[in-house]
Amino acid sequence: MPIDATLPYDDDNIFARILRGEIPAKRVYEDDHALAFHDIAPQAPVHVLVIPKGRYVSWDDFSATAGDAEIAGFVRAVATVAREQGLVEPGYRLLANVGSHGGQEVPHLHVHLFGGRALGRMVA
Ligand code: D5M
Repeated sequence: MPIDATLPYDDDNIFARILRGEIPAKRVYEDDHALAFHDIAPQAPVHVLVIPKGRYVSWDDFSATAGDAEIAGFVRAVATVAREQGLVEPGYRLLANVGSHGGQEVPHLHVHLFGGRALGRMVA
């Protein structure tokens, strides 16, 4: 069920629980700013979710309220995961769903990283 991305942060959302280690995830990367793990329902041979460690509902919330170091750290972490997954050549796709029209279901910012096959041209 898509969420309202303007709602306050819910500390019991599933990705907050993964961050706290309360539920398992297939983790592939972690640093001070970010955690990355395999999506539970992969849409491509590589489908990893990268999340910031801070409490941000959405990309909108993150861009408006996170500090510059946090934003830079998260962006670099996403790129590092892509590199470590061997996706830079021949390439990959990043996606962040925001709010109900964006189809966002989990109310903790996450960037989808897709790769491992030709993904085609995305039209929306
Ligand atoms: O995408 C939310 C994504 O989160 C969706 O692709 C499934 C994934 N998901 C949901 N629960 C889990 C757990 N427990 N582990 C890994 N992946 C999970 P959205 O952009 O919000 O539509």
